[in-house]
Amino acid sequence: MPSYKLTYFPGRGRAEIIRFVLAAGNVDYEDVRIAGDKWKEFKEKTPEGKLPIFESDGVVLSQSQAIAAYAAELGGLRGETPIDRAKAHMIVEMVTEMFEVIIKNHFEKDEAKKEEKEKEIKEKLFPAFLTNAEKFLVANGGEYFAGSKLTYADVALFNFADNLRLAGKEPFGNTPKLAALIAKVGELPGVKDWIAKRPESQF
Ligand SMILES: N[C@@H](CCC(=O)N[C@@H](CS)C(=O)NCC(=O)O)C(=O)O
Repeated sequence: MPSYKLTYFPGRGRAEIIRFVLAAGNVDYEDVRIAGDKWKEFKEKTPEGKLPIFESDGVVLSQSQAIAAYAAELGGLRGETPIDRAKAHMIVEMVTEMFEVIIKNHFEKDEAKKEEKEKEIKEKLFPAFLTNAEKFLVANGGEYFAGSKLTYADVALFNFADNLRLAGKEPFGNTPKLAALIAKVGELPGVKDWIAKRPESQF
């Protein structure tokens, strides 16, 4: 039986997509969280001095999106054909890009810059993301982003929506296909179970 261990800080952050992909694919793993002072010492032991890392039978991987893709392979969610896998990767990159713009601005210290970017996100970047994501979903038949089965692209959208929901935002009212997909992923037993048992955290 292979052994898997995911290590991150005590939060959702860049690890939650991996946790959701493993949950959706019913893959067992150890969920390790490094808190406070322990990080300084542990940092030395990581490939890039950053988290998350994922250990697969002793092999250590870093970079959250690469780990999410590997987690998807483990759970049968990577996509069935080369073009499905390419489409899934494309959507994951698209979601991650949007997510990172929002997170970066959340931590912006310059109030004027923050306000300006907030406006750009609200009026331009996020509406474009929604339109494009809905368009990709419709172009693939409207059920899933890649092929005719769930992939980690669908889970990536769900993770993004989950973070928005926890921040009090539910912006998928005008994109019915995205809204239906998010609801469908949220009904997966592994995903429901993870949401019910995961530790609470601000981020
Ligand atoms: N591109 C990397 C970024 C990893 C990253 O920046 N991790 C942050 C936490 S979200 C970290 O480890 N920060 C602690 C540090 O740099 O000491 C990924 O997606 O995994």
